[in-house]
This record gives sequence, structure tokens and C-alpha cells, in this order.
Amino acid sequence: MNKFLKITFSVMMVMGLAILSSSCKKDFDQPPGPTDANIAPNTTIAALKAMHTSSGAYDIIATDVIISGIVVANDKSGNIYKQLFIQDSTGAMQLLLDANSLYTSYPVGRRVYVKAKGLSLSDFNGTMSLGVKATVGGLPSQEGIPSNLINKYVIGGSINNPVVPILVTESQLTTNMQDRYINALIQLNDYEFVGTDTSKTYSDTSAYKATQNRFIKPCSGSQVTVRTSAYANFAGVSIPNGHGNIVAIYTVFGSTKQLILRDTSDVMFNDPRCGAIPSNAVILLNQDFESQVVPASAPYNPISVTGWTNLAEVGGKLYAARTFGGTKYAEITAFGSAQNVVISWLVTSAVNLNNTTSEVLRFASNQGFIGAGGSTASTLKVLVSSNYTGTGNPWAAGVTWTDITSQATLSPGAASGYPSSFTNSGNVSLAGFSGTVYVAFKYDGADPAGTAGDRTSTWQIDNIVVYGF
Ligand SMILES: [Ca+2]
Repeated sequence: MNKFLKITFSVMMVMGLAILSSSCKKDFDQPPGPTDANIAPNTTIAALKAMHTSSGAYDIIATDVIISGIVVANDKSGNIYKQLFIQDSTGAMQLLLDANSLYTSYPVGRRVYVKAKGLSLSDFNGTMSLGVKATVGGLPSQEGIPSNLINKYVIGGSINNPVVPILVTESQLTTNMQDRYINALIQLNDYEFVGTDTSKTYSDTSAYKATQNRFIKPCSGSQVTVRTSAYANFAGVSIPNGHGNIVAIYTVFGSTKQLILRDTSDVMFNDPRCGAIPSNAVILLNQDFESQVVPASAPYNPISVTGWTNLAEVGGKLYAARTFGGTKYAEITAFGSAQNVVISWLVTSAVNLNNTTSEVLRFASNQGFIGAGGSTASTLKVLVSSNYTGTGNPWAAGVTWTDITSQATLSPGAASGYPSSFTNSGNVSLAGFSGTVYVAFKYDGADPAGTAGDRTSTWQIDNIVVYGF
């Protein structure tokens, strides 16, 4: 048997088995679903997209191009209108069809074949679509395939094909028109809606029916637009306040990355927000400094918390209890000290890591007045010790500290004044430590004569939390 016959024979065997098994499984109450058409796609979606290289152009497909893909999004919720999004292993495409209730014929998971000859490949600000070129108001326009012609170009195949969103990071999503993720069903993990959006609904519920942009962001990183039509049946649903994963169709509008939701079930924001403590966590340390006494004006009190150490190694400056914007915090600065070296320590009370696992440290910091003429070298270090005893000089010989600063996100600082808000550190793992530990915030600054040697940043530290599970 030559190779071709062998393959043909084995394919026939498999087909025979498939027919046998399906005839066994499918009883009279289960009519057979639609099957794939006897059409051979000859072009990948990536290859089709490569035929459109000039943004705004209308490329009429002149040859017998046939693509095939699985429907990943349709008009079921009303957020998508007269469009289908189909995807193969190379890319994704938006089909413009001038008809309503497309989801009844083209459910998510259905394979479709598109005979593209005669259709127009164009883009709207970088998001490509396949439709027909028409003239609207005397100008060329990319329009939907007329409803009476849809069956000529779009042929439905098998249903219930698996649809798995492609897990990506925001940096993988580009605004290049050929980007393989444009029009595709993608997933971004660990996002949440920005705080100002959590009191809103997904879209406009007024009579104006204006499409709305909302914004999601990771705990640290850039935000991404979630764009929702006021005609979506979830336009009036409240934006969720949690954190988690999101599935959406990725589109671009010029240089803007836009996500289009299929439905609210694509937004799996069920975890506590960035900076919030998980509900199942065991709190091992929690200090917000709200019990500190802060006079209306200087002199301010040094931070004083039972079990904590607040000591000046060099320069005589202590962490002070201060308040601004409705919260109290610990503040340290070399500014105005006239000292060549200012080293100060704020050490927490003992943290017992014996009864938990996967411990995490979080805190918030704010850095002001970096000073234009001075050094930008970091003036704050975050340290952990397993052999500090909780009393005495933390800098004493024999006391060892592990520098974990690089694991934390610190306030970027401002040359003059302060950033608009505190910066959350993110999760700093303490899982590598065991027994009883202490966490230290070590300030290392200077304010000598002149400005060249200035290291005068003012650091404000708040909401120091350690938890485990
Ligand atoms: Ca506070």
C-alpha cells in the first residue's frame, strides 16, 4: 500500500468508526447537528489580512479566496451589531453582515466558511473587516454583505467547536493592523476597572445611547479601554468592583487598544481589588497609624507603636506621625537637617510566620521633594531580619537584614511636592522566611550644605500589612 492509500484507508476506517459510534450514541431524540460543508479553505486568515496593507483602502478580493474560522463572538447581547468575529489558528476577522439576530444562525463555536471573492477587505482605524464596498453619500464605504447575499458568501458548518480565548499580556497586543490578535477573542489576567468607573454602568442608559469607554488596569501597568454600546443588553449593569480575568474581542482605534465584551460573563472580576486583603487571609500585622496623635503644627510626635522600634542611627531624625488627606502615616526626611548623613530605622513588631504559608507584605509609600539638584539614588530600603530581637539597635553587629526592596513597587516620587497618591507596594513575598521576623524601613538620606549632595526625599509610609494563609 502506498502512502496515499494508507492514509485514505485509515481515514475511511476512522470515518467508519465515527459513523458507527455516532449512530450508537444518537438516539431518535437527538437530531444530527449541522456538519462541516464540503468546502476546502485555501487561505488562512493571516494570509487574507496580508492582502490589506494600506489603512483606509478597499481591497476587493479578485480570486477564489476561501477562509474558514470558528465564530468567537456575535450579536447575541447587542454589544456587537451586524458583525461576526471568526478566528482560525493564524488570526481573526470581522465579518460585516447586514442582518440581525446573527447569533441564531451563527452561535459561538460554529465553523463558518467565507467565499471571499468579490468581497471588500478594509479597516476602520486599523481594525480590519470583510464586507462589501458601497457608496454612501457619494463616498466609498465598507458595508455589510446584503442579507439576501449572505448565503452566497458565508456558509455555516459544524457547531459546538471549542472556543478558548487566547491568554495574552497587554504588551503582546499591538496596534499594528496585521496584529494577529485584532478581532480575536483574548484573555487578560489580573485586571480590575479603575476606581472612578466602579460607580458607573457598562454603558449609557440615557436616551442619547452614546457608546461608552470604561477602563481596566492591572495592579501596576497601563490601562486598557473597554468600549460598550448603549444598545448592549448589559448597558445598565453596574461595573464590578473586584479583580480577576477578562475575556474580550481585541480591536484597535488608531493607537488605542479597545476591548469589546460579548457579555458580562466575560468579566470575571470576583477577587478583592489590588491592595485589598484576600478574605481567607490570616492577618499577621496591620498598621495604618490611625491611633497616632498628630498635633496641628510642629513639633510632631515620633511614631510610637507598642513593639515597634523607631531609632536614628545617624543624623538624629525619627519617623514622625503625620496626617494629610484624611489619613495618618509615618514620615521621614533628611530635608532641613543640615546633616551629611541621615540614617533612620522604623522596625515593625515581631511577625510570627510559624503558623501560616505564602506570607505577603504590603505597604503604601509616597515620595516627595526628590530635589532637582540632588541624587536620585534610592533613599528608602525595605529589609527583613530573622535574628533581630525586637529591642536595641537594629544596626548592631550580628543583626542581619535581607534587602527585599526590589520586590516592592515604591513611590516614583516627585521633584517638587508629592505624586497625586500613595503607591501600593504590590505583593512582596515573605514565603522565603520562617520563624519570627521583623520588617524594617531604613531611610538613608542627606542634606549637606549646598544642593549637590542632597538626598532629601521625604518618604511617607502607610498601611503596612503582613498576611498569610
Ligand atoms: Ca493611615
